Amino acid sequence: MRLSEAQIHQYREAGFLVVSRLFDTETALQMIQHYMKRRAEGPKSGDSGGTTDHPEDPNHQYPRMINMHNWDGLTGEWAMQATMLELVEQLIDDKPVLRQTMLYFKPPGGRGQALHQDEQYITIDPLIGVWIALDKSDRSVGQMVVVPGSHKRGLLQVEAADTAISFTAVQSVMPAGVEEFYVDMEPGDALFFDGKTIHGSYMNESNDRWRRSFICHYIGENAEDFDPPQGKHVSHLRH
Ligand SMILES: O=C(O)CCC(=O)C(=O)O
Repeated sequence: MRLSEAQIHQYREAGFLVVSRLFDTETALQMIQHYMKRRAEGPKSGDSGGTTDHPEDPNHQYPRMINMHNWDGLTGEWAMQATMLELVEQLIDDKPVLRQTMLYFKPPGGRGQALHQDEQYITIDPLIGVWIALDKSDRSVGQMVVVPGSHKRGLLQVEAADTAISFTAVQSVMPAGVEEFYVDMEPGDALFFDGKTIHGSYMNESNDRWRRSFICHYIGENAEDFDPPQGKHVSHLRH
């Protein structure tokens, strides 16, 4: 699939791009059924239910899974799907290498993830995230939030997040004059975002709707590791 010049321009300028129906609705449903079964098997290496100061958070019962491609064949197939790789390659101008996969269940009432830059976690550039909605994702379920243009601000300082609403404890210090953009998505839609684009989500406020998402991160074949400056990596807040 070829992206138009306008789509590539949007990604470069805003730091994100939505591609509708990258996966069809049937595949999104198949992913939900597959990952609910895998979740029900019990704990997996790297599970993250979030900070323990809010034991009532249902994310603890359905922790986010990570790097499922290391133990689940279907994850590898979905993450290495040809169209996905073609799109990533056009956006990062390099051959994509899969770096990470995640499945965020975010049940009704689940906390979100405070706004951050992925390069505050994974110190490799370029880095790109692909966030695929498996359920309808809108304001009431705590859809994805991005900050347009924030990828041009470089790596930002980190600070403590409000763990009453975020299952992670660290967030980016928000630069002055920026605005949050709320991304409405349908099952199978994909949000591509730069490793320095500030993004995250708020709580799932609904009583009965899940906000499941399949998330892949890629680096370029020629990507380089970097040392984050003091105060700009999530680990810097933990000691
Ligand atoms: O799904 C979310 O709410 C946040 C996900 C995220 O931060 C990420 O994929 O890097």
